[in-house]
Amino acid sequence: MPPALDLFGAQTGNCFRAAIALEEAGLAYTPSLVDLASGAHRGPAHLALNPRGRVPVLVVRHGADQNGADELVLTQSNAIALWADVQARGALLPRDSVARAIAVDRWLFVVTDIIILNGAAFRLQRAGLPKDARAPLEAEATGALADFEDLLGDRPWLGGETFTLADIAGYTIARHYQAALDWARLPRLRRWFEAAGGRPAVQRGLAAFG
Ligand SMILES: N[C@@H](CCC(=O)N[C@@H](CS)C(=O)NCC(=O)O)C(=O)O
Repeated sequence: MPPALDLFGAQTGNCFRAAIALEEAGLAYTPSLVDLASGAHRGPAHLALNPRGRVPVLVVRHGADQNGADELVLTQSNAIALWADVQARGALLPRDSVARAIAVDRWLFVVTDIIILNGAAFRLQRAGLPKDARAPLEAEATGALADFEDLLGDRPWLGGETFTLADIAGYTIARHYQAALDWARLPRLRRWFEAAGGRPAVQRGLAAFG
């Protein structure tokens, strides 16, 4: 019996990433909306799953009754995405070692050089700092996204010929910065962005939390 999967999240890029990965991997899961506006992520039920009070959270329940036995709790969107790839036997990363290394390189570029900047900018905003204070972070993030233009070249996806975790991470953050990108000067990025956004699994993931 496959494990029962519960994905707790909201309409945010990190949560979309986790949902899209599960969808692309063909894994059945139950999404549950955590109402960030009312502070549900800081309530006891959610803190019991993730003491940091963040979303997404994936709860994987194995065992005959799927009722708490052998429970696995993942609290990082990219860990959830990687777990989904393993469950789907490499559906989201190439098996060939060179192609896989390139896809992982692109994936981590997105995570460590772009998404992290967005997270830092959000924290500055929450701390009440003016827009000017976070502008350099936003500029660095959109500049790195524009670098996809060269990374893509004539290939369909960020890692090469197949859609991978790099595209899931890249699409969710590009979508966040959609209004800030100079699309007229980024035709390859636009072609990639439209192709990723047109995938049925991506659309289902974006709709997971309502
Ligand atoms: N590194 C984490 C970041 C998770 C995160 O920051 N989630 C945000 C929503 S996108 C959150 O829970 N924010 C609520 C808060 O900070 O109070 C991941 O990739 O999943």
